[in-house]
Amino acid sequence: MDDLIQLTRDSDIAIITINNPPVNALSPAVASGIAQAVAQVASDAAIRAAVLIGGGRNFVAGADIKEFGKMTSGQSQRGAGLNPLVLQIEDLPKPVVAAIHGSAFGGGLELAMACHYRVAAPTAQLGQPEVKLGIIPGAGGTQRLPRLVGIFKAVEMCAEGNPISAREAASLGLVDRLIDGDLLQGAMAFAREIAGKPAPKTRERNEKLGAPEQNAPIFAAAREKARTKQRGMPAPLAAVDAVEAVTTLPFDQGSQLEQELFRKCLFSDQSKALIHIFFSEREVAKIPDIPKDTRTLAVNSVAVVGAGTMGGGIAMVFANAGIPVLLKDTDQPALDRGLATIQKNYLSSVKRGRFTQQFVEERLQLIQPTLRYDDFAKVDMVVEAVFEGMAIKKVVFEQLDRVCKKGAILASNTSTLNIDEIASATPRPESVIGTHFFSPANVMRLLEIVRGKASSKEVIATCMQLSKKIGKVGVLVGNCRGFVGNRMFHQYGREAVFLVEEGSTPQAVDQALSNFGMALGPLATGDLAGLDIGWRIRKEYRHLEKPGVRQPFVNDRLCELGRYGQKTTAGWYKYDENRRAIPDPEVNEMVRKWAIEAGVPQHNLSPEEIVDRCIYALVNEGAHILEEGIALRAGDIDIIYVNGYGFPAYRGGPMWYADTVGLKKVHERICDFHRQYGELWKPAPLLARLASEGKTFSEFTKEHAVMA
Ligand code: T1G
Repeated sequence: MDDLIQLTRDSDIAIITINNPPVNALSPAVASGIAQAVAQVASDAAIRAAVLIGGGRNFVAGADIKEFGKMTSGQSQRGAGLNPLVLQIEDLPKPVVAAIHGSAFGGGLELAMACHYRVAAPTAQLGQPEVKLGIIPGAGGTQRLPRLVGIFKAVEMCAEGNPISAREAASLGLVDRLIDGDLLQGAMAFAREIAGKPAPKTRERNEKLGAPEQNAPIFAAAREKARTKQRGMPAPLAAVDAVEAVTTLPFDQGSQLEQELFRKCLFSDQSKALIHIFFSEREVAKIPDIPKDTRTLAVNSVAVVGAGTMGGGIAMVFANAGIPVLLKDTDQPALDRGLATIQKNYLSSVKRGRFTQQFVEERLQLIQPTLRYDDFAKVDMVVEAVFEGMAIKKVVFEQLDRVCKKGAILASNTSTLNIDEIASATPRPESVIGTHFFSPANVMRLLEIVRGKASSKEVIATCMQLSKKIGKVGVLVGNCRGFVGNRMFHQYGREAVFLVEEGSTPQAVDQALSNFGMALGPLATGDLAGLDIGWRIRKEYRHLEKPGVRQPFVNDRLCELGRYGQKTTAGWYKYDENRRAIPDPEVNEMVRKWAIEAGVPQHNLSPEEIVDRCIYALVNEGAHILEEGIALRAGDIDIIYVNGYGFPAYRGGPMWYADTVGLKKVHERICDFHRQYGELWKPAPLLARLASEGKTFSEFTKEHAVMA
């Protein structure tokens, strides 16, 4: 037995401990180690029962996802995977008890379900999250889970991939006993109680499978839900098919079907993209020049300047993480409006069952309003979220420097402005950083952390660590106009308006991007955010526009008519009382007239061209950003777009998508656009180089992960 698996004994009870930190992933070596231990248990007559437990903070987080890449690239053969081990445990004539703490996910839960009994710490989580990786359970999960929790719950867990608590698992019969206190002792006591008794095989339990007429509506509803909530993803539908097989096929054939569906999903582009997102989301936390042991600052109290939409949402984020927040605005009415919005948002969270009333009351206690900067004297961090103008932000930072203690972090929620210039309003630029939240801040997972040229490593390390604590995915980006997300989105939005000027309609552009998988089309997104915001920024930067370079203009014309989008019930679309978008023929007529008057050539635009122009505008700007070191990795850009801009995760983000299409093809298409539409489509040098070298953005990242 090697370090990965330990086999110990306590008189007639064997304990098999899995030690593969950090999460006990089931690599081939771990699986064969467990198999050897089980074989020893089988052959040792003195042993009457066994306990299978995980070392460290988890039971087992599933199969080793790193192995999948090797399989789909043919580097390693999967063969039957974990199934021989699962059957070996299930067929052991001596009962095996799985002792679960932390996570029992994917192959980890499948292993536990092959055991004859399961006990768990009340804080444990159990789940089949495989669909989030674009696959389905592949070690019998779709065939054993329904036998333990029933069809309805099994379909939900396998098709949606969300974990359940140990308490819920116990109420469903998936867990046989909850163990408070020492889990191993509790599991061994349980093993002693069942030692010598027959070892019930999960695959032979049919009492919870229900009748066909009961199950048919469950499968139909699950398929409908998968088609709407997981639009464009085949894995959730495959998971429903696999669970359904439990009601129509004997176990072996059901397992066979599961295998086929699993392999089909595993070798799909979607799965590769989602696995890229899984690892990229963990990679963003690693900053090459800021080692893991960099000192971090305590953040136990925060102040937020500005109680508007963003400020209020940011205050909720910190309160939800249990951090007391001072919320300041310029006058009482503004403060009252901000607090009222916060209360309204919390109320709807309770209505939707996201929070309990008690949780909300505790959170509201943590948010203290104030009109005085002087109250900030003791806070550890301030987030400024005032109007997006340089002058007012500098005034705020002068005030913060006057009142805040030494070492307090001074952060700005600016979405476009120069962090170094904001920092120049204080004598302590090393404490200044950008923390760009996305609206609604209490919902959106993304946090762009903007590194100023003087931001200290402690301040950066603290904000990266804090982002996880406040439930955000923190991505470190360099300081430039619009940072990463908005800088790319500006090009994407530009093309969307050009397409409307050249003959398409808002609904055709949005439909094409929505069919591509974007959560919302670019023009509807503009209406949601407010067209006046972009209009104000364009006016602020008009002086930077290159003469002779085409600029979109019909969006300005709409704003001149007061059509700011949802907030004025008219923008690119009209909006009814439920804020539902209604195509507006008047907009099409006005735009057509303005465009023809401006001499914009009109032509038919296919959905393919619409998608290519918008998505490749993202990719081309992303290539500039990567080459300038404003983003550390191509994967960081992908994480920003998947978590902040509704880019479909199953396409892996814009940079991964371009790699999937092939940079040579992407470059050729952009060269076409350059010839047709001019300067704005000049291919990024990095893209041109990688395309000529037959390389990918991922390969470039592996070779060059440094920040400007
Ligand atoms: N395989 C390989 N590496 C993994 C891993 C896994 N299953 N899970 C985590 N890691 C790495 C991760 O990349 C990171 O590495 C480190 O562990 C800590 O992770 C047959 C086919 C368990 C809730 O989808 O959800 O089983 O960055 O930062 O926040 O049917 O990890 O430090 O180098 O996320 O405490 C199904 C995936 C697999 C669960 C812990 N299982 N993992 O969260 O730590 S498919 C999953 C998680 C499968 C079977 C099928 C979370 C966690 P690094 P972390 P955490």
